[in-house]
Amino acid sequence: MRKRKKVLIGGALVFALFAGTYAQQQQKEELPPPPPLTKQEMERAKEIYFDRCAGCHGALRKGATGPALTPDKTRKLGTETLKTFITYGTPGGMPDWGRQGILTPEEVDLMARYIQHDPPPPPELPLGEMKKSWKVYIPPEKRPKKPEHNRNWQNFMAVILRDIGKVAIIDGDTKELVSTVDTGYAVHIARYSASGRYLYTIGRDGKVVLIDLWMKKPDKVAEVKTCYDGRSLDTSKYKGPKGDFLDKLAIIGCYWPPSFVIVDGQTLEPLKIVATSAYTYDTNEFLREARVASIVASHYDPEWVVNVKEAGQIWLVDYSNIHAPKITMIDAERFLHDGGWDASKRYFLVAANFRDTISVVDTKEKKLVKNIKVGTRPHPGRGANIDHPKYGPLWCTGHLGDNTIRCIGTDPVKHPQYAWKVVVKMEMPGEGGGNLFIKTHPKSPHLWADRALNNDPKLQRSLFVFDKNTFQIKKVIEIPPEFQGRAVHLEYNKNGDEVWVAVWGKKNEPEKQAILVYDDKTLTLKKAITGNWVATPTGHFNVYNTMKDIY
Ligand code: DHE
Repeated sequence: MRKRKKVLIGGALVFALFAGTYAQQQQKEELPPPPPLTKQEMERAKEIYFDRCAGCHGALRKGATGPALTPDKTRKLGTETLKTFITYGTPGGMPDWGRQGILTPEEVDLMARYIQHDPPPPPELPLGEMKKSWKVYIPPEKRPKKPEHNRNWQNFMAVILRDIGKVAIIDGDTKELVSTVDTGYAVHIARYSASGRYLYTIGRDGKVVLIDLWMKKPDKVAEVKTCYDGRSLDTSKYKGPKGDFLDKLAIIGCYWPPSFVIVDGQTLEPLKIVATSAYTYDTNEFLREARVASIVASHYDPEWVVNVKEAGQIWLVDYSNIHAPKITMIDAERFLHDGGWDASKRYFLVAANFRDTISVVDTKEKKLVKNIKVGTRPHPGRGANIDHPKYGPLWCTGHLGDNTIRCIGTDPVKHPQYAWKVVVKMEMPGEGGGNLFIKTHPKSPHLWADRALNNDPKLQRSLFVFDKNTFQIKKVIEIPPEFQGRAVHLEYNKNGDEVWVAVWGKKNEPEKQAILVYDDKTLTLKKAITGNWVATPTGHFNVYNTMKDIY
C-alpha cells in the first residue's frame, strides 16, 4: 500500500513537472518571434540600451527602478506599443526619449525591436583586467605638500558636465572657473576624501578619476575602470581607536558586474572585488544582477554602508582588514536606491523606491530600525535634515511619483513619539512628481526642491523653496528664460547662504546653459555662471558639505 502511494505521488510529480514544462513551452510558442535585427543594429542597440535603459531596467532586464523588460513581456506588447512608451515615456517616470529628441524615430524603432530579443550576457571584469586600465599620472610623493594656491578650496564646487565627459572646478567664493578636468564619459557623482583634498568621480561606464585640489590647477592624478556600469563611490572617513583610515581607501559601487571594488585612496590601485550577487531578502531567489546603489562612509566606525539594490539588503562593510572583510547583511526592502545620514550620522535612511519605502538602518547597533512607507517612489538624493522646534530632528525625502516631500522623525531618545514615522507632508504645486533632489543646510531657514523629471516644461524649470519651520512654500522660482534646460540638483556653499542649481540643457548649446547661484536669504538670483564650457551640467558638490555629509 505504502509503496503504491509512493509510486502514485512520484507519478503525479512527474506529470506535474511535465505539465509545467509543457505549459511553459506552450507559452513560449504562443509568443511571436522577435522582430529581425541586423548584426550592426544589434551592436548599436546594445550601446543605446547601456546608455539610456540599463540603469533603471537592469543589464539582464529584470527590472529595478523601471519594470522588467524580458522578452516574455516585451514580445506580448509588440513593437508599436513599445515605441509609444519609448517615445512618450510614462507618468511613472519613464523619460520621453523620443519626444525630447534624445532618441531619433529610427532609434526608437530599433530599441523597440531590440528589447524583444534575449538580453546578451554582459562581460566580467576581473582584477587583472581592471589593472590594465589603472594609471597613476602623479604618484603621491610627487604631489604638493600644501595647497599651491591661495584659494578657499574647501568652498570649491565640482560641477559634472555630463555629456562632454568633464568636471569643472569652480571657486565658490569668486565664482571663477579654476579648472576643467577630463573625467570621461557621463560622470554620475563626485565625492571627496575625508580631508577634502581629493575629489573622486565615477562615470556611468565605471571609470573612476582622482583629482588633487591642492595642485595649482587641480587635475587628475590617477584613474581606473572598475566596472562596465557604475554609479556610486565613497571614501574611508574613519579616524579613531580602531585605526586611522583618513584618505586611505575608496570604494566603488558597480551596477555591472554586480560588485563593489575597494581601491587605494591615494593611487586608485584596485585591491579587492566583492561580488554582490545575492538572494533576495524576502523570496530568497538568487539574483546575479543584485547591483550596488548608494554607498556612504561611517564617521564612527571603519565601515561603509553598501546598498544592494535588487536583493533589498544593506551591507555594513568593515574595511579595517580588507582581506578578511566583515560584512553585516541587513534585510531591508527591495530596490534600494539613494539615501543619506540623519543629523547624528548614526542612522542611514535609504529609498527602496519601487516599494514606496524608506529603510532605516542603525549603524551603531547594526540592525534595521524600520521600513517606513512614504509617498510614490521616494528619491531623496541624500535627503535633507531639519531641526524642528516641535518634532526635533527630521530627515526628509522627495518623490519621483508624487508632488510631496515627507519628513521622518529621527530622534528616538528625546522625541520618541515622532521617531521613525512620517510626521510632515509638504506639497509642491502642480500635477505629478518628478522631484529628483532636495537640499538644506543647518544654517539655512529653507529647504529647496527641484522638479527636473516632471513632464510639464514649466515645472521642470521651477524651484520650490519651503520654510523649514512652517513647512509652507515661501517661493516658487522659475529659472530665467534665457537659459534652456531643466533645473536640476541643489547644493549649498560652505557658509550655507547660497544655493547652486544646474540648468541641464543640450550638449551643443552651452550658450543657453548655466550654473545659477541663488541668495538663500533674499531668494533672488545672485550670479549666473556661464561660459562655452558649461555644457550639460548636472550634479554639483561642495567640498566642505560633501566631505562632512552636511545636507
Ligand atoms: Fe543618479 C545619485 C543611480 C539617473 C544624477 N544615482 C545616484 C545614486 C545612485 C544613482 C545609485 C546614489 C549614489 C551614492 O550616493 O553613492 N541615477 C541612478 C540610476 O540608476 C538612474 C535612475 C538611471 C541611470 O541609468 O543612471 C539615475 N541620476 C540619474 C539621472 O538621469 C541624473 C539626473 C543625471 C545623470 O547623470 O544621468 C542623475 N544621481 C545623479 C546625481 C546624484 C545621483 C547628481 C548625486 C546626488 C547627491 O547629491 O549625492
